[in-house]
Amino acid sequence: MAMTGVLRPGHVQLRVLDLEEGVSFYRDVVGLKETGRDAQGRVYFKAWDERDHNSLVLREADEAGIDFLGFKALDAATMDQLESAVQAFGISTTRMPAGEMLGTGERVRFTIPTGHLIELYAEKQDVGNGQSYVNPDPWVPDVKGIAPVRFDHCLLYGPDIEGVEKLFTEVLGFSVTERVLMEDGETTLALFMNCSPKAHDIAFVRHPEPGKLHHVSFLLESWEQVLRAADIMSMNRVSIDIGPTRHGITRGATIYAFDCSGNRFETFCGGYQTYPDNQPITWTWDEVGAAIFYHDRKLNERFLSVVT
Ligand code: M3P
Ligand code: FE
Repeated sequence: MAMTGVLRPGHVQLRVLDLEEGVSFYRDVVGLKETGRDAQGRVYFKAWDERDHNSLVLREADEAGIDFLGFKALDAATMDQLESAVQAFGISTTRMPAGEMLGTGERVRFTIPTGHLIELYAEKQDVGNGQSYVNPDPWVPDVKGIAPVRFDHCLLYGPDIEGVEKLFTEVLGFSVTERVLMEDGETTLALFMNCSPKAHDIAFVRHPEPGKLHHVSFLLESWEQVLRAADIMSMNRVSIDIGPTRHGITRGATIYAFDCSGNRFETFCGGYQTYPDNQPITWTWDEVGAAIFYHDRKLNERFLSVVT
């Protein structure tokens, strides 16, 4: 495989208002596997088909939201090169020692122009997906709840969209896959970028307040699984924001809902695959409704304004 550089969004640390309530929610309703707890009291999870030790970390705090999003780099040399490039771009970096997060090697962290804390790391302990690397079965029987296959992407809200576009495309090796324009026909309202063949690995929406989280997204394998996720949400009285429906952007079939602390999360399937020679897609302001919710063709005010 020809993938180099940044491989994927690998971990996200979220703040929850009540840790044990958050643990029950992500374990029993979302259906992630708990993989450990650390001396700081943080709780670690992975989706069943991920092999790395963790992809979601919960920390108890007085306010919901995102602490940081980490991207896995190909190897330590790649991480070092990317760190130098981020510094040359004019952003200072710091290092977190190996082991500061369970099962995770050294991390490089820096604040991006939208105010979010982003990390790069190269090492995370392979704990497997519950199947052997030799003659595996296709899935594991002991899953609970919605049981997504992986953590897929985040949508972040913050002010300097031009700055993050420059940083991610010129320094971190991402490509723009889709863009939504504002009423003036020029300014970017929303930006979707990938570092892989996925339709997006990270997305940003312009917003006056820095460092905000719109949603953390988890991948399901079929539309039937998306419908089943909505059933599980209703059974558990989870607050659904919208869906099941489809995005025009990326073509994913989706549900947005809120966790017990008000952090929005998405469970979705589909979206197209990309190659590096794909041209980006542009959505104009007059079609922004269909871009975001293809069936309703209109925006729901809560979807654009509620962030943590
Ligand atoms: C997604 C997705 C917005 C569109 C969001 C799209 C907020 O979350 O996964 O494709 O404009
Ligand atoms: Fe999404």
